[in-house]
Amino acid sequence: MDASLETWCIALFSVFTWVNAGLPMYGEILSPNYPQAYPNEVDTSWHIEVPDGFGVHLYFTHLDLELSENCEYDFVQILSGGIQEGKLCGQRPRKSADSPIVAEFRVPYNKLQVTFKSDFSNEERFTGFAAYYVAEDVDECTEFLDVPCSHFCNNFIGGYFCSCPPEYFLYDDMKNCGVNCTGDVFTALEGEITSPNYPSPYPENSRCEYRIELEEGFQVVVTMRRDDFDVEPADADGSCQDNLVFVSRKQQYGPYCGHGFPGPLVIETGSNTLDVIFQTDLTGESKGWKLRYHGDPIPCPKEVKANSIWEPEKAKYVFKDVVKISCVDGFEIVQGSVGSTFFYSSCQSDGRWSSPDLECQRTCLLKASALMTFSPKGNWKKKHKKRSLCLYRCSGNGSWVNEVLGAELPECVPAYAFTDNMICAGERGVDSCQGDSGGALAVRDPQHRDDDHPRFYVAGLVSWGTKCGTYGVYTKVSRYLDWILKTMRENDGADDDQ
Ligand SMILES: [Ca+2]
Ligand SMILES: [Ca+2]
Ligand SMILES: [Ca+2]
Repeated sequence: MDASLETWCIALFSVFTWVNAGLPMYGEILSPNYPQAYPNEVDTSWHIEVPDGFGVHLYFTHLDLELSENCEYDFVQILSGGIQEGKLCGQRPRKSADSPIVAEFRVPYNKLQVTFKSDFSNEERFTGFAAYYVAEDVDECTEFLDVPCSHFCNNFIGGYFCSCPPEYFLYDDMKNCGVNCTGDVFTALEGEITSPNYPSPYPENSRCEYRIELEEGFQVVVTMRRDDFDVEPADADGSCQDNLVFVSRKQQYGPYCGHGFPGPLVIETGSNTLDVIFQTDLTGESKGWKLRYHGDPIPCPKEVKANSIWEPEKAKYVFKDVVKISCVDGFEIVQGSVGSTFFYSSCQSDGRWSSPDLECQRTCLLKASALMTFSPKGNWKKKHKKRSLCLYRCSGNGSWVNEVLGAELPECVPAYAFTDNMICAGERGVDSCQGDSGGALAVRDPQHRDDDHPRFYVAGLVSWGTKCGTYGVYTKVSRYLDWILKTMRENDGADDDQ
């Protein structure tokens, strides 16, 4: 521990002392009327408080109270934190010839309560008591069951401070020491990592974080010999108080603890980075661990793709490998609407092939017609009759097949084409029918708001339909307004001439 930190610790505890400067370091407590006789029916308490970091030494130099069994009549009671430290009555002789003390109490806390009670009568004249208290240092390092420091405890008057062995540093709680073992980054393609001090016992109360960071396309492979691992075994609940954990981008390995490595002796992480985290608690040291790692090019699986040939042929493909995948005769790769007989795929840094969706498919002769459209799944749709589609699949023998019709192509029947010059109108039961042709589809003029005298205009003329009572198709009059106006004008002129 360096000198400046030590100074700082003392300064910290001195601050406490200064805050408590208003509290007395000593004091006197006397029974009422002392040294005259105390009155009957007294009930008085003194609350003693000395500065933090000190205990209280309370001692009596005179004691003369009415004696009773269990001090039931008159008594002085000493309480610390609600617990009775003592109860006095009667007379007490000096404890030794060279000291005036007749009774004394020491508590390691800075507060103490003294209560004096007398009952309604006294057979004789009793002079009461005289007591003194002084603040005394508490040795926090030895006087409590719980040790206040993880390593070295240093007592001083009015406080204590903790310090650490070499290599350790004191945490912010000013009580616990740990080792600074975090921050190492390993970028070499192979290496070795050990717990601090390995194979000597690792430090308690520490958290070590190491990182292996390899270039992309390489996976970290960790190898651990079973004997190179000795970490405090799990507790009764099965949890590792000290433990080693590996964390990759994809998953966590561990926590591991115990004598002998409990995990797989070779771990292929599939990731180019790996965090190695070792955490220890305050007790139970062991030898620690040593691991080796190396970087492996990330492999891509050798996939068996039907009806294709891979070049070059290899037992194992790894990052940056490129293969040419060619289709056997009669097969093609269909991508969008373009077919080709081969494609290239490369093994990527994440262990996956580029363009994994491409595959060789049986090719059928394409009899293109205006009524055929290409569907995304590689099937052909043939528009069959009005508003219906027949799905055709390219079969293994190179011909188009439909589920119902087989290889037979459906017949196309003439269909009316619906154009912008038409209006479709009607619903179930509201429709025009044969014989209505040329009739007007009258629509109320929304601009004319006089409900008593509504105005209608001709929006359409009955033209054709598929089935009476469903809907009908009407000539869209607005598209022919120019023609109507022109024709009317010409006929008007003929009338005028006549
Ligand atoms: Ca009495
Ligand atoms: Ca002390
Ligand atoms: Ca431990």
